[in-house]
Amino acid sequence: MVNQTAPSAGSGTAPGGGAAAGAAPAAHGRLWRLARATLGGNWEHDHTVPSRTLYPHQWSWDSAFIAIGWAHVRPERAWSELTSLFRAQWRDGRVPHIVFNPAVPGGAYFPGPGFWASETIEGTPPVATSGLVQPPVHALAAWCAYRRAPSERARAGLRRLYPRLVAQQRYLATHRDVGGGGLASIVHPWESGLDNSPAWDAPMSAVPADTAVLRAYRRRDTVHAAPAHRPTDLDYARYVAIVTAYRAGGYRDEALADRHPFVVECPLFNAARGAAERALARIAGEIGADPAPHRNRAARITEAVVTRLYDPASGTFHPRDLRAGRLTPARTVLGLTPLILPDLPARQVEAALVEAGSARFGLATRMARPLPSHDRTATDFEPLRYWRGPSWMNISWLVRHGLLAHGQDRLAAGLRASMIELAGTAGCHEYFHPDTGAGLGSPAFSWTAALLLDVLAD
Ligand code: 2M8
Repeated sequence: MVNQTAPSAGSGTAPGGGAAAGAAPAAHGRLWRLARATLGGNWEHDHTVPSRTLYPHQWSWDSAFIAIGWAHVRPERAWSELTSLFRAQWRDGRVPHIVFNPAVPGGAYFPGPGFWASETIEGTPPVATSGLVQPPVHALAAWCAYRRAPSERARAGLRRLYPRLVAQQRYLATHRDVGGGGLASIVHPWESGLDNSPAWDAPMSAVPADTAVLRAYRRRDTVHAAPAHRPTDLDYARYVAIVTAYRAGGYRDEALADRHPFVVECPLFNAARGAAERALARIAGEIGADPAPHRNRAARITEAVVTRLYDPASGTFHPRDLRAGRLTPARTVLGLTPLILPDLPARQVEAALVEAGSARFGLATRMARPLPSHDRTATDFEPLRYWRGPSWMNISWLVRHGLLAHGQDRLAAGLRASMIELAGTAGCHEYFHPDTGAGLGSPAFSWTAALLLDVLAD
């Protein structure tokens, strides 16, 4: 049964009948309406923009999180969201991280369609896209959307998406297994979704770049958000250099290890692949396909994540820099994300819980502060700068999902309450100050709204 209305003030329950947590029930009703209105304001024909000002096109993993939210209030939009994204899938199976809306002026976002030049590449869709990907959280999102609002129409949506989701996974398992150990590599920090995370500082420092390159372009992000809250010009010079190298090779993935400046195995990206295979097994069962190959792949991915990315010395997961041949040293929130793998061995689950509960991340049944994106105790922790400290709703949602998968209901409840509290106080911001809870970035951000609906309803 789909709940299309706000939880009633004073009813004491959130949509779906669960006990209210965090803010008072009346506040939940207000938040529900705010989240629904935020999503509605960002809806654009067949997809939802992450933000009208900062990100006026369609983004890949945003659409996945957004679909989870739409399933609560307008389920048909959840399927439209995912369908429009996968319509832009390349023939090799990659799902581009940006699908450009031709109605939006070229200069509204940098780097725009002209920079990516996807139309010059064979096997690309008629619509302009980027050439990178993002974490494959889409199968998980499709499954969550279906579970939230099952119907014949939703099953038809699953059936339509299934071969495309399988092709997405196949692309990552084949073209992107640069290291040969069963993990997919990302070839740009943008592919991680955590663009300027300290996790990428070591591999990024080896990318030659000069900020003079930015004279040829105009950053648009700093027009809409405070420069001190965004990546630096040097970061952007390197972002441009890495795309330029990938584009020069026609976005092909052969021999990346020898010729590409950034090749890294990311814990979140690969944990998302494993969770996607789990979700695909469930989807396959629902539409009469064979779940067994998905379960096998999920098990192999989990094993590879543990073997290649877990560091017994630090007791957490780190990205592996293939060019340098070592794990990157920073302890970021990426280290907690393999919890979304339900078959993560007990030893690593225990280690991730210790890391999560430490002063670095502060996870608790009654959380004093929001979950940060980087180690609070690190000298390079920056509470205002994008993915270098602020709290993000999608990462909290994923970690909460992982806690529930491992029976950590009380910790999950603490995290849920902190998520509701953040949006309740600041609104549907893009990210939040990890100490004060102040809203940062875009003030009307879609995945914050979507995932808020999901946790309110839970
Ligand atoms: C941010 O990334 C884009 C580049 O893809 C940007 O900064 O312009 C990240 O937060 C990313 O995770 C997100 O998908 C995107 C749109 O919300 O914005």
